[in-house]
Amino acid sequence: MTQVKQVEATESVQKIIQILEEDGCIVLKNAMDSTQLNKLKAELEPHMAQTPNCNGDFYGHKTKRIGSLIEKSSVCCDLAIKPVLLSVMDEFLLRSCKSYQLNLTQAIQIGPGEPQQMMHPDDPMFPVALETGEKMINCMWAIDDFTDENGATHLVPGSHKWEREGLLPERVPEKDDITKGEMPAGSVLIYFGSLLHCGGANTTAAPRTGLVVSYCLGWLRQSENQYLAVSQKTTRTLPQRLQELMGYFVHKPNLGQVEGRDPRELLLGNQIVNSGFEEFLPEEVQPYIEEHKKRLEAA
Ligand SMILES: O=C(O)CCC(=O)C(=O)O
Ligand SMILES: [Fe+2]
Repeated sequence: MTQVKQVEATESVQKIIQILEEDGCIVLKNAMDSTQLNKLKAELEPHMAQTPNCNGDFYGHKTKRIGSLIEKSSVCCDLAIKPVLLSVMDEFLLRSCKSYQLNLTQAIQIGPGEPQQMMHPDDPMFPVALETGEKMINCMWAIDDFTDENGATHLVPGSHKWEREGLLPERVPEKDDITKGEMPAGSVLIYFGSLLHCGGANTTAAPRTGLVVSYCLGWLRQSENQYLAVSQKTTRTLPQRLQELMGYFVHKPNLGQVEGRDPRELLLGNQIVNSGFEEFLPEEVQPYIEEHKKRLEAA
């Protein structure tokens, strides 16, 4: 059985990328410090306390999930733009888009007695085959220690390379293919959207809480609707990079504009209604434009 490889969060991006290429998953240890971890717990706790269990055969019946975490947690905001993770996303997601975005933020608390979730890849939410690479990548932050007993995410390293039949891997993993993403609290498990995985069974008396921040190609629909999940009041206070990741950007050419303008202009309070369209064109279009102009001149 291939174990999930673990490195320190300070490991070189090159090494992390190399492991991800091979296995489709990796654990970065000590990716947040104890101050962040304690604050994150305190931020999530009141929301968890008032949230009922999910009621779904996929989401679970003894599992709680909460979203809109950019609104609810300042630590989540910091984690979402952690440089090493964005470097990983640059490497894999920019193969298939001009800019990528947040796919979702979700805290998952697997309660005592929850059985193992169904094995699955996450990327069939985007029902299109793509030759160029990953459509989405997950970062699962361990808020508790993730152990074999409390429901550490199960993973099938290497399954991102398996042939697909339609949108799903053509074969079901054997027991030996499956490993557990055990990791100490404060670690982050990165796993590809195409990798087979699932929440583990929690056979302990205590819940297992993780925070998923996932990223997807910039021209796809986001799983979590950030424009409605996070108020404009909060969004205005966030760092520009995070606003962009939430979806306040234009994916070239011209995807996501408002009145022909970058949606961030709305956050900045600019008067953009009827104030003139701008065009957002990728560099590779420029030669065609030049050729067109030349033709017009010659005519
Ligand atoms: O909670 C986990 O460990 C994984 C959950 C998961 O894969 C999912 O809900 O899609
Ligand atoms: Fe999943």
